[in-house]
Amino acid sequence: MTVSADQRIIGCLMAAVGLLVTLLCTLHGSANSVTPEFQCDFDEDMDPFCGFRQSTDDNFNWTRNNGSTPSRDTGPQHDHTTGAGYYIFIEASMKGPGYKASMISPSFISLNIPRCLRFAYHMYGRTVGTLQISSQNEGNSTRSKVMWSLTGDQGDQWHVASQTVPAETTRFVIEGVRGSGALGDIAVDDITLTPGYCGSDIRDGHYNDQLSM
Ligand SMILES: [Ca+2]
Ligand SMILES: [Ca+2]
Repeated sequence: MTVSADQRIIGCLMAAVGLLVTLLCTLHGSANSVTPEFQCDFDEDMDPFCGFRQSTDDNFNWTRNNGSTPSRDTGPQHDHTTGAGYYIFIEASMKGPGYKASMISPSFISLNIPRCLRFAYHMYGRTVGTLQISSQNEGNSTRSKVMWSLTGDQGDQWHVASQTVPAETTRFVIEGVRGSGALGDIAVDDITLTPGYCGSDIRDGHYNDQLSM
């Protein structure tokens, strides 16, 4: 049996369409499940801070903890990842108002596209201060811009925030500022950084359009 030229062309076209469909499906699939280039749940004893380091240009340090914080009526009862793991927090007791603790992320290669930073935060207590995240470009060391900031009691629960990080960012800083009193523990857990814009910058279900760089 001979195959006509028409049949051969149709066969080729169908193969090409099949290939295109496979390619599109692959691209679509990977776009929906981009692997984070960085993730930290603070649960690994071998690498408890995932390369974050404590700033010395502040007043105190972030603490890694599991279970509840030492003080009542402030701080989480458990971590965000599994409920049995670790998180980091600032302990507000025995500190002065406005005292700061900063954690500096590992350095990242500057991409030509933004990244999406996601993290869980817990800000519970009558005198909770401020949690803020800044971006830095180490090629321009004076440049540190606040990308995200939240002040005050957010209730006794974990919230998830996401924030698009400008392309030129090479590292970010998590800063906790102690409020007016001892009921001001602030905790952070489950940090991920993924190439590309955040689908929507959501904070507590509200769109967050603080990106200003
Ligand atoms: Ca955790
Ligand atoms: Ca410090």
